[in-house]
Formats: sequence, C-alpha cells, structure tokens
Amino acid sequence: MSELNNIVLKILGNGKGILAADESTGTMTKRLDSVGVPSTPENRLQFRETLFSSSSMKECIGGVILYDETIKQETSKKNKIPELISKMGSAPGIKVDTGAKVLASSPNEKITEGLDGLRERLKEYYKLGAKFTKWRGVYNISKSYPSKLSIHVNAHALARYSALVQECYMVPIVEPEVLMDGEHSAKECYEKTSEVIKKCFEELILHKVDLRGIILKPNMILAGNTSREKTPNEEIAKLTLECLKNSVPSEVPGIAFLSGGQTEIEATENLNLINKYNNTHFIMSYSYGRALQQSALKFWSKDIKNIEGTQKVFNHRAKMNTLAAQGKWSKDLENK
Ligand code: 5MM
Repeated sequence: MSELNNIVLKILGNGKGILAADESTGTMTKRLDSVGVPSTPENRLQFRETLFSSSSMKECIGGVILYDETIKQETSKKNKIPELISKMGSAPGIKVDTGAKVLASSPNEKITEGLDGLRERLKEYYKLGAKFTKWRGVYNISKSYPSKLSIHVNAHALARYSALVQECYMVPIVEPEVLMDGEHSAKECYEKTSEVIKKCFEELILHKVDLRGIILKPNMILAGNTSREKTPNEEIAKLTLECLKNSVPSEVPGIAFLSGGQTEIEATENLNLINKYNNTHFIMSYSYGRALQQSALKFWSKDIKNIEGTQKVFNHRAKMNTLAAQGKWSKDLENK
C-alpha cells in the first residue's frame, strides 16, 4: 500500500497540484460555447493537448484528471494522451463516476452513479496508464439540505468506489463538493461541510480503505454566492483549516481543493492563506478546473493555433497556484 502513498506524494509534493480537465462532453460544450468555439472532439483535444504539453506540466502539475473521451484520444503526433502526460513528468488520472443523478426520495438532491461495472472499467483505465481516479459527490446547502439521506448515500458510494480503486492499484480522489450556490453563511458551510466529510471518513474506514493512499478533494469554507455576507479571505482560510483539522483523520497525506466557482485570483489567494496558516501536517494543494483553465481558454478561443501564447497564460496560472500551495504567492507576482 505504500505504493499508493508514493503516488500521492508524487502528485502533490513540492507545491505541485492537479489539473482537473475531466469535464464531461456536456460541460466542455458549455465551456466552449461560452467562448464561441464549436465543441467537436478535435477542438476539445486541441485545447487539452495544448495544456498537457505546457512547460508547467513539469514544474507545477503533478497530475491531470481526464475524461473517458480524452484518455482514449491520440495527440497530433500520434501519441496516446496518458503517454504525453507521463512524458511531461505528470501522472494521468481519470474521472470514473458517471455523473450526479436525481436522488430517489429526495428529488432536490443528487446521488452520484457509476458503481455498476466499475471494477472492469478500472482495469481498462489502469491498462491505459491511469495512476489515480476521481469520483465527485455533490451536496447543496439550504435550510433542509443536505439531508441525512444524501450525506449517507454519497459517502457510501465514495467509499465503495475508493475500495475498488485501491484494489486496482490506483489512488482514489474522494471529492465531496458542498456547492457554493445559495444564500448561506460561511458558518453554515462550515457546519454542513464538516458533517459531510466526517460521514465520508466513517464510510471509508468501514470499507477498509487505506487512508494513506487517498487524496481528499473538498470545497473551501465559503459563504454562498448569493449571500450578503462578505467573508474576509483570512477568515475563509482559518475556517477551512479548522474544518479539515476536525474532520479528516491524520493518516490522510494530501488535500487538494476544488475551486468551485471562485475567480482565478480568489482561488489562488485563499489557497495561499490556507498554506500560510497551515498548522496541520496535511499537504494543502489544488485540483482546479475552472480556476486553472479560464484565462487560457479565453486566450485560446481568439486564435486556436496560438499554442505558445495559450501555454504562457496557462503556465502563469499553474505557477501562481504552485506558489500558493507553498504559501509563497503575493498579488504583485500576478503582473510580473
Ligand atoms: C472539471 O470539471 C469536473 C467535471 O465536471 P462534470 O462531470 O460536471 O462535467 C469537476 O468535477 C471538477 O473536477 C471539480 O468540480 C473541480 O473543478 P472546479 O472548476 O470547481 O475547480
């Protein structure tokens, strides 16, 4: 099992983080529509290949989460995508859930599916070169949500998934995302997130998952995006640390945050403060989708042949987040 721990340290060591490029075709189509580029398999590949061959893959990006379509695609030079990622010094990973569906008995909530046939799919992904995997449970906050039912069933699914993944020699990323949508306060986010994470670990332990061989991918503790509350960044960092210190067992080696709809700068600034104040032994890094790709996507959409320019934009964001993962970022570095 220490093999799995080594994979975690390779992905998250020395300030490295994860590029979450596992948008399903539906989500990727929305992203491409927003910048006016047609969502074809070729365009999806071209943007992703541009990122995966950037120089920051060596220095900053320890792992890339792929979607099923991408892990099976070939680059313009006829290499397999996981080979390109490994050649760049990073680890290929794969999203293995099949999406969040309406939860029976609580139709305003979601349960993530994908356990049927998972053992067989994992073997196939392992052969394709995957070293780690991802499964995301989603929870919304309101007066009555997340319900006990959604907290329980999503934790159960995350644990069954994790046990199967470790059986197949890969590291599971456990992603319980408490969404930012809503009017809730940071305090409510703190309470609900703590409950969600504690339940996940209760189930992971019950399913005998080796906690030294997982990565937790949580949300930061933030007020809802329509809340009137403005939480200072220092407070976000302190609440986030407090929540994780009280709900994550000490065996877990690494935590990699999702960005969850924060702007690129917010996600970097909050990660930096979390690392400045980090009084735990957990590695605190990033596994960002939007907060790593937004500017690069915008730049690329203006001229999809400008690979070098797009890579420059992406390299900058990756560098800023890798500094933040070591508490070494400051705002003035953004303009250098
Ligand atoms: C990259 O987006 C991921 C997949 O989304 P869909 O399955 O809905 O298409 C998503 O799970 C992502 O990995 C995490 O939410 C983190 O991304 P952000 O943008 O929140 O950092």
